[in-house]
Amino acid sequence: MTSLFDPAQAGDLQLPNRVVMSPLTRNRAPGAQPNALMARYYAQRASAGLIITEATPVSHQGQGYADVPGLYAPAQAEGWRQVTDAVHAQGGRIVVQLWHVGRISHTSLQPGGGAPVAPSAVTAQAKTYLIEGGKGGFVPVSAPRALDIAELPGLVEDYRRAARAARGPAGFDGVEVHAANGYLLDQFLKRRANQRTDAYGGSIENRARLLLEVMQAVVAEVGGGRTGIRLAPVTPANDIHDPDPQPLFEYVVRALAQMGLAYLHVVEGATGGAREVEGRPFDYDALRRAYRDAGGRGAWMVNNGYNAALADLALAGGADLVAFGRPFIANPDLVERLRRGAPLNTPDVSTFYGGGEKGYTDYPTL
Ligand code: 8OZ
Repeated sequence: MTSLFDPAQAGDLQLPNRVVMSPLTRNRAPGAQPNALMARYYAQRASAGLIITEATPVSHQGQGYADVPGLYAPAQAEGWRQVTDAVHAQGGRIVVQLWHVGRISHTSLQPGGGAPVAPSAVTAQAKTYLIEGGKGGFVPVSAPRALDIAELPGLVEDYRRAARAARGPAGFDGVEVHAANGYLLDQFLKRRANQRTDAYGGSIENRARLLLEVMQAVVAEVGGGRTGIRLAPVTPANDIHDPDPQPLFEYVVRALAQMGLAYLHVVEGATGGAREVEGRPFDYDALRRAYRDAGGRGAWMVNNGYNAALADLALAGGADLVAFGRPFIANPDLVERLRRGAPLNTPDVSTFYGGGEKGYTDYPTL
């Protein structure tokens, strides 16, 4: 039987174990600049089979929260280099999660104070996190404007440029495209947010078009074996919904199967919440089979509310990797704790978003 502590291959990445550190937004990058404190935090967690960074905007327009680190300016790539060097010095592997928030933003975070962009001018019933005068808080997102079709190639280029910087000056082992949780690419995929009538709206093929163009661009830049993707078929996060997600996501994974990806990262249920969402059934085994039947060979990474017992069941049922989020916040040595069956520290929710070392780099190891 496969265990969490067996090595695994994810495309070109060789992982010493199957415990993945999930992307976790922590808002500790003032000026969107990755820094030495972040390098310490990630290096502390380098025993993970793979670290996926916190979501990282590919452009200023892709920013939607205070103090999240970007990857669109040379100084940001240099800042990330401190992080990747520190993780590598501890023997770890780290990929960057490439992010564009779309409509989940606020005019105060946008270039020139403009409206956030979205597939359609539909405001999400959702909040973003701002820091004003040193104090953080959640506020409703601003009304978005619909992207003109002529702007879409530029968006694809933003992802391509960030992917190139990731593998170049920033020193990452690969990238993960964030296509989950109600952000830009998920907004294009799902009907309620995408009301377009052009080649990027309507049919499943049209709604998946931008995502697949982004993936092709990123794969062309860094190679499929160093590219992953995160999907969340039914999460209600950020007010996202599709009435018929099963055929939509089976189409998406069949198309992804042709790209030779390192891994597919699937959030089961409501991100950071219930594994079953009322009124939104979904067959994840059928999704994995659709990917495998179409020739997809990437590692299958599952996520959401896993513990050691549930992880073993998932590995026995066909998953290859298991991502852990909150447990990694409070347990830098999570892999060792799971291996020994040791108790876990409890994370302090009040220090999840924003602040400094407290609740970030000060959790004890065994
Ligand atoms: C929590 C707070 C802010 C952002 C996601 C990037 O849900 C996020 C996020 C999570 O993917």
